[in-house]
Parts: sequence; C-alpha cells; structure tokens
Amino acid sequence: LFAQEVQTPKWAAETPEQKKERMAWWQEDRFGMFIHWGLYAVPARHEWVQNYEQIAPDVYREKYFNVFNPDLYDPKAWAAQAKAAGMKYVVLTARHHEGFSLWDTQYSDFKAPNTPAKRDLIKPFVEAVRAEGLKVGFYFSLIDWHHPDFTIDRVHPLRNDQAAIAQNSQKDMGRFRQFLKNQLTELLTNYGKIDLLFFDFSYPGENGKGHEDWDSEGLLELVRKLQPGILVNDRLDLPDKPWGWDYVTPEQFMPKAWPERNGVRVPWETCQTFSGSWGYHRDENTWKSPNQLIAMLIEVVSKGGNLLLNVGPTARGNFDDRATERLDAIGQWMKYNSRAIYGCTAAPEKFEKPDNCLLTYNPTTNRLYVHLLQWPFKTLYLPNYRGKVKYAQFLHDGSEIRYTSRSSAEAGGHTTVTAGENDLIVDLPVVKPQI
Ligand code: FHN
Repeated sequence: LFAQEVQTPKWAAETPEQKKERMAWWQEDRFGMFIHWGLYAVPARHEWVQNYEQIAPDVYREKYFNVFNPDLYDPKAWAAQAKAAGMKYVVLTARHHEGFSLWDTQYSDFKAPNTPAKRDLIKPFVEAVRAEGLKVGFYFSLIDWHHPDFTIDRVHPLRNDQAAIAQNSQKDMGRFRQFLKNQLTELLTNYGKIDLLFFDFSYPGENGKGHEDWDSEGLLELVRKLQPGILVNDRLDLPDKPWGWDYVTPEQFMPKAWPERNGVRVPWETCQTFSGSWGYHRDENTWKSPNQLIAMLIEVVSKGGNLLLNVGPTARGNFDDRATERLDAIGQWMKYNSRAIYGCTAAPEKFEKPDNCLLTYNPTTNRLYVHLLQWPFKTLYLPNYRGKVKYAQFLHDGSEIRYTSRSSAEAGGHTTVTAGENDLIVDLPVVKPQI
C-alpha cells in the first residue's frame, strides 16, 4: 500500500544536514569554469566530430593523436583566468567520448603521455587550480568510442553490427565496467582531493535500466569511498535514488523556475557554452555576447542555481581570444557585482520581480539585489516593497539611492504619481552610471 521505501545503501547514508554541509561551498560559489579539451581540438569542428563525420578509430588516432602537441598548455594561466572571471571551481574533461585520457592512465595507451605532449596533463592542471584557491572537478565520460569493450553504443560510428553487439555486449561490457572503475580509481586516488565529478552520460538502456550497463551504483560506491566529500552530478541514470545524484544539470537550457523533484526544489547547475560547441570550434560564429553571459549568470542565481560556463582550449593548449575577451568582461563585472552572486539565491516571494529586472538575494546578509536589464527613465517602481526596504544603494560604488512612497511623492506635489499605495518609487539617474 505504501510506495516502496527507496533503500539507501550504507555507503550512501548521510543525513540531510550532512549533505547540506557537503554542498555548502558549491551553493555559495555559484559560478564555475567547464573545460572541454582533447584530441577533438585538433579538427576544431566540435567534440563530437568523430561521430558526426564517422571517423574510424584508427584514422582518428593517426590524424589527431599523433599530432597532439599542446606547446602553449599553461594550466596556471587557465586557473588565473578562471579566478579573474570570478569562477570558483574548474571542471576539466579527463576523458571525453573519444576515449582519449589526459592523464597517465595505466589502463589505456590512448593517452596524453603517448602523444607529442609527452606528459600527464591532469597533474599540472590540478596543482594550478588548487594554487589559485579554486575547487577541482573532473568530467568523466561513460561513453567511449575508442575502447573495444564498449559495445552498447547507440551512436558509435562504426560499431553498428547489432548482432555482434547483442552477442558480445554483456561480456565486453563487463570488462568495460571494470575499465571505468580502474580509471576512476586512478583519478580519485593519484591527484589529491577532488571536489566535483561530472559523469557524462548514460543512456536509459533497453528497459530503462541504463544504469545497469555502466553499473552506476558500483561506480558511485567507489567514488564515495575514494573521495567522501565529492559532489556528483545526475548523469548516472539513477534519478529515482535520492542518493544517486547531488545536483541536476540542465544543459544549454534555462529553466523557467528553480527545478524541483517531487515538488521539492533541488540543487541545480546549468552547463553552458560560449558559442554552442563544447570543444574548440574554430569556425563557429554563434558566440554569446558578454552581456548575454552576465545576464545568464544573474538569471541562474536568481533561480537558486549554479552556472558552469565552458571554455574549449585550442590544440596548442591556450584559450582563444574570443574566450578571453568574454572572460575578461565577466571578470570586470564580477569585480564590482560579485556580492550579488556569491552566497546568493532566489529572492523570497514577498519581493515581487519588477519588469525587466532580476532579483538575487543573500539570506545571510538579508540583502536583496535588483538587477536592471534595461535602464528605466529616472524611476524604478518596486511593487509592494513599502515597509520591506531599509536602505538602497548602487552596488558598484556604494552610493545612496533615494526612494519614496506614493504618499510622500504626492505630498511633494507629484500630481501624476500612479504608483500603488505600497509601491516604492526609486529615483534613478537619467543616464545609467558607468562602472
Ligand atoms: O555529449 C556530451 C557533450 O559532448 C558535452 O560533453 C556535454 C556537456 O555537458 N555533455 C554531453 C551532451 O549532453
């Protein structure tokens, strides 16, 4: 008669308070850098180029593995750029779907030390990010177009022999599941404390049990054992297990409101790109403007979420100018406005959102931030804010903003006041102040 209690395994047991404490830094920091970097930076036409163009693994290896030589790779510069942009954590693709490992894994020869790079690229990354005081995350692909034992791929360019797949898949997949565990053990043992793990991505499987293909519960148990404080995203296909994920990950999508599960708001992070593709794409010309990206950050926080904004470094290992220009602009904005982002969340319902505005709110300081997406002429009306505001100032320079209610405005002879009895009428300079 009762919904079957979802059993929590011992290795996943934690109280809501313990989970809240484990996630506190992430919900405070709000803003991180995603980095998609691998052999796909060489063709520079999208990280799915191998699939889109049906490139055979041996051809892919010959054309890109043998020439991968990121001579400009400087993770200290990456970390400094992330920090300057106001980002508080950095998540790097340790291995994407192409199956190429950035670190010196003992379980594959398809790895960075065997390319002209001739070194482990993860170790210097982790050290540089930590040196900047930022949190460290890995992206880890569940899909692997290179590994011979990954035989269930729905979209593998060349493994479309369904009979062979059906016949071999579970035998091969048993080896592949162990390969995943072996590589995760390396990543979560050899590089110190890892703060975030971004799994990507599991199919629903034939009978909606895609998690069995990857032994998602086994992966999660291993991860929790190796890095007890780590945060894990929701892409192991365990949505109905409260312990199966820490936060949900709408991708290149802005939810209308704070996402919920069973009517309860859940931690969430949207991952977004500058231009559409995740990996470096030389010819893509759909780059979002700095203002679009800043407005995106504000909107995400106004809905209680985090933004993971992606950079795709070039095959030489640097961020291209289009990326650095945007990161610099975001950093300039964050220099004066980060107080409206860090530690902030959705505003309490008692504060109505004025037209063309977004609200963020810091519950610790009890400060409300009103973000004007369009500059109104001289007056901002705050609906039903009377009695709820003690003081108003501009964030960028701390200067006072004066406001009145209708009654005092009328007493002042403003005969055309149309504001409501409980509205606040905020006086603004005609020209938007420059930072
Ligand atoms: O297929 C990947 C894609 O290449 C990229 O890594 C994104 C980032 O979240 N995840 C998958 C698509 O959902």
